[in-house]
Amino acid sequence: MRPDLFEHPDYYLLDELLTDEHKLVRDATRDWVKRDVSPIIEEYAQNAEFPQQIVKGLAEIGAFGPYIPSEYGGAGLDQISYGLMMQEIERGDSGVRSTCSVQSSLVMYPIYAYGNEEQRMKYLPKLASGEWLGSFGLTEPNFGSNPGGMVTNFKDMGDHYLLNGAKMWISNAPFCHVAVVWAKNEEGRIHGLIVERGMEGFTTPETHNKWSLRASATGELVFDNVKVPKENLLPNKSGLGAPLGCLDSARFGIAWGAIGAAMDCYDTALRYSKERIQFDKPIGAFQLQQKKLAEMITEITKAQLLTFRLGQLKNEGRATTAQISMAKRNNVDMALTIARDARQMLGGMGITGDYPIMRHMMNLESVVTYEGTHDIHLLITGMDVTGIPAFK
Ligand code: TGC
Ligand code: FAD
Repeated sequence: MRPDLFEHPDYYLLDELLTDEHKLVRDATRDWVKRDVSPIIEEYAQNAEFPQQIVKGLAEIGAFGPYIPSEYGGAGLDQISYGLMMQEIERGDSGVRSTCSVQSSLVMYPIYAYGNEEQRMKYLPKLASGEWLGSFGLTEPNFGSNPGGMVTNFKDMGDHYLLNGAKMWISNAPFCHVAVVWAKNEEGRIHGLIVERGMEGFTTPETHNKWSLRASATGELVFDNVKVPKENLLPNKSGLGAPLGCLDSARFGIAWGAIGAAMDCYDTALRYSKERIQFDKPIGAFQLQQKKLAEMITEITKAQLLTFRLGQLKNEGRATTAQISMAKRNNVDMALTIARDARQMLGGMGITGDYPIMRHMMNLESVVTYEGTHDIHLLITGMDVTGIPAFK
């Protein structure tokens, strides 16, 4: 890939609303991405390989548990800092952001929010330092958008639980040290269990042949009579609302992350439009190309404003599931549209790995599906404004 010359667009001077800490976190993350991600990511994506060597750096910049209190190893930052970090990391690659979203919001968050003090002390510092990586098992082969139907289950055997079932499409599964797994007890109530690699009957086969998120490892979590110690059950919340509560946090990060991918596509296309000469002019001089760029910067700016306000609400504990859902849906769709337009602006060069656009575009095809599909988020908004759920 070419040198990373990224400059971020700030059309409405949003930087003026950020604190010094926000800017410090964002700029440090950007510098790290330019140094440690941009030069290698294309090769890892082409080879469908997760770049293990960046785990230490992610931990050092605080990307594992940015908003988890420092007493548990987290960075103790606010939600806007968390969002800016996800924006910068996804500017590098959605798969790398995915690893951080899972680790922070889907593994550390439930242990922090629903776990007891022993569980927090046992797992969170190791996850924050990157010594351990985690995965989150909600989706099953027959229950994706409708996780409430899950069939993975556990039985109380007196001194332990016996876990059976399978989860599918699980980010980080192939190499995770721990998995937060959602399963039904004998009464059909959903609980979270912490399953550790090495427990007999627990396997994590990798999912191959992905055209998307190729630098992120995806796999299954398979439980064949796994004996889970009783102390590994998350005691402080049960029911479908428990895993959905984690999704609120991860979806918030994705809403910011998608802006990063969009900004990278826009920045690349803008630069290219000034350099590429056709009919004796830079292509940026043609109205059709200017229309694309003008629409891109308009949509990026709207997404930045939406997300900044959402961050303020989240800091105040007032962001609703529906507000987060709207931002995830809007921003990922916006990023995907921009990636497709930017790809066209680069002509044939747009399909090569010399530029990041095609990789972003293919990654975003997963992002628009995971953490609730585009359609499901539309229905969440529909339910919020009408009061009528249209899922079933
Ligand atoms: P529904 O009856 O609406 O709700 C069941 C209970 O949950 C409560 N609830 C929430 N609680 C906390 N936070 C939320 N966001 C919540 N949403 C709902 C709700 O109040 C209710 O509580 P109670 O006490 O009344 O029981 O549930 P439903 O079965 O009708 O489903 C609703 C629907 C479709 C919106 C939900 O199932 C959904 O969001 N489906 C999408 C599934 C999804 O997003 N899966 C993501 C899997 S993880 C993933 O993709 C990781 S990718 C990671 C990466 O690499 O970045
Ligand atoms: P389905 O639910 O089968 O949906 C198929 C289509 O039907 C979609 O277009 C959907 O919008 C539509 N549809 C479904 N229900 C309705 C309805 N009621 N009304 C209208 N349309 C509907 N899951 C995890 O638990 N942990 C992870 O770490 C994780 N990582 C992932 C990584 C990747 C790369 C991918 C691709 C997925 C990951 N997922 C993970 C799973 C992801 O959350 C699911 O793919 C997603 O929730 C959709 O489920 P599904 O694929 O089964 O699609």
